[in-house]
Amino acid sequence: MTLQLFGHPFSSYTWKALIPLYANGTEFEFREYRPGNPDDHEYLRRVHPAGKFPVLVDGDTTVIESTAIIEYLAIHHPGGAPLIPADPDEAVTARMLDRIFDNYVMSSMQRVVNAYIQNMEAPNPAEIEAGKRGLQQAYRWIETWLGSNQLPPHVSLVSCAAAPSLFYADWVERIPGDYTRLAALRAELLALPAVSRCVEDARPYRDFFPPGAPDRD
Ligand SMILES: N[C@@H](CCC(=O)N[C@@H](CS)C(=O)NCC(=O)O)C(=O)O
Repeated sequence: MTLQLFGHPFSSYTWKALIPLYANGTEFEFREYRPGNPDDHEYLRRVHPAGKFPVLVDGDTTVIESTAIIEYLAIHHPGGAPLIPADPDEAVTARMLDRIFDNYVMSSMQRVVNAYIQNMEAPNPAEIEAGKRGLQQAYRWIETWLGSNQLPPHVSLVSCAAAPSLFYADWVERIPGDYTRLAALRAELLALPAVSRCVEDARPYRDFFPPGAPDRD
């Protein structure tokens, strides 16, 4: 039975689940979330405690949470992309970085986006400030970490978490010019075929980015 991924092409966490599928050429069917559709809303409320996507369905198995989806794909639908490093210590590092990108890059970016979703005309300046400060702190930590450590080879769990979070975070708070390692990582990730496919498929939705999308990738 064909795998199904439920998500939306503009959603950062959907990219995180699409990247490993594309990188491994895994056959799957994309089920696109329709905002405001009561059936989709009811489905998500049923399968996820917070009604969030992506959701992966493989026969009788439903997997939620993007990191768990990648772990599941690495076990049940492996391919050429080394999603989880074989070496246990390298796997710990990959999982640590996955948490850094989700909890401090993606979440800080989403904090700014959510301030606009809550009030497009007058977003809460304290929320915007807190989100941007979170991004600056995360950028500094990653830039320093990259100075004395090596990332697992692409396409890994880290690539899957880093690509969408850095893509959208840079729109909200630009990576400072002197953070050359972090800027190079973002460019390197966007050049991966699996990631550039996500960027292209999301391009038609850019006008919907709540704080306003800049005129660049
Ligand atoms: N921790 C979740 C986060 C998923 C998430 O935040 N998804 C967003 C889309 S990028 C979502 O479902 N938003 C709709 C909502 O919150 O109602 C994961 O890793 O899958």
